[in-house]
Amino acid sequence: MSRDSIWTVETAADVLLEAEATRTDRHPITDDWAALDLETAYQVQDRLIARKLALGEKLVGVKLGLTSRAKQQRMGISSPLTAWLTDGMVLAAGAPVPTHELIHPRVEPEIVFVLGEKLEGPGVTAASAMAAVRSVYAGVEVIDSRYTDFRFTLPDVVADNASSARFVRGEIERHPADLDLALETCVLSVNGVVVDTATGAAVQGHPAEALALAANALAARSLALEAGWIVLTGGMTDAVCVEPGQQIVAEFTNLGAITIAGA
Ligand code: OOG
Ligand code: MG
Repeated sequence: MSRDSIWTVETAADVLLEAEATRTDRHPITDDWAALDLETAYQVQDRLIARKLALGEKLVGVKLGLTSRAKQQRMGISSPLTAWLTDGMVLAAGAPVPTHELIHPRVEPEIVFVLGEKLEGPGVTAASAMAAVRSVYAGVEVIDSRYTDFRFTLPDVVADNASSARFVRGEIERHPADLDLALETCVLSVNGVVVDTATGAAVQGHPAEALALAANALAARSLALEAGWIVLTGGMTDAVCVEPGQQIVAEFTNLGAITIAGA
């Protein structure tokens, strides 16, 4: 497909699902469909998830992307985005990353919330967002862009459900009032060598700001965050490639450590 006129929300969702299913990376959709704007890209994202839900996956929450400077600089995109999480993306803590099921996976440490209450914008602040949080966890997201070399524009990555593939939630549950998340540190290491560190402040100044941003962004599309949902607040550091035989550890100050092995 190369002419603008044959592209629709439906065909864009199809090519991205096909790329995922066949583990074949492709060029950005905007190379062919230059008119793909952000609003339409979110429609593609919604359609793609609707297909997964129709096949039996369940919606379990929301992720934010590009909320830290490290991520924004690496991907060359300065605006945060949201995408969907399903139960098909859940990777048990300690389970290896199934690299044979993925194209070119990378992992990134994130702070994860589970909501105790529905959170609905507009007008959500960091404080009102935090009041809806039941628990805080360490997390690691496994991203796997369907685009070659993770090269994309903002509408491309939004349409691709923000490169989502798998995610791990740590096993230690903490109450938000017991932690200063701006100061919560993650030390990221690969095969025992520290490659990066960041604190929660890397994520929009505080991960609660990212949560508020998600609630307000969803409200603009008449959507809300539901009680019980998981929210990934966005990579704190640049992502690192995961290959078979590698061991990646994200060690947090109070939230525990998550070990990811490439299989
Ligand atoms: C886009 C997804 C970004 C994050 O946490 O920033 C993301 C990408 O980097 O491929 O998940
Ligand atoms: Mg992420």
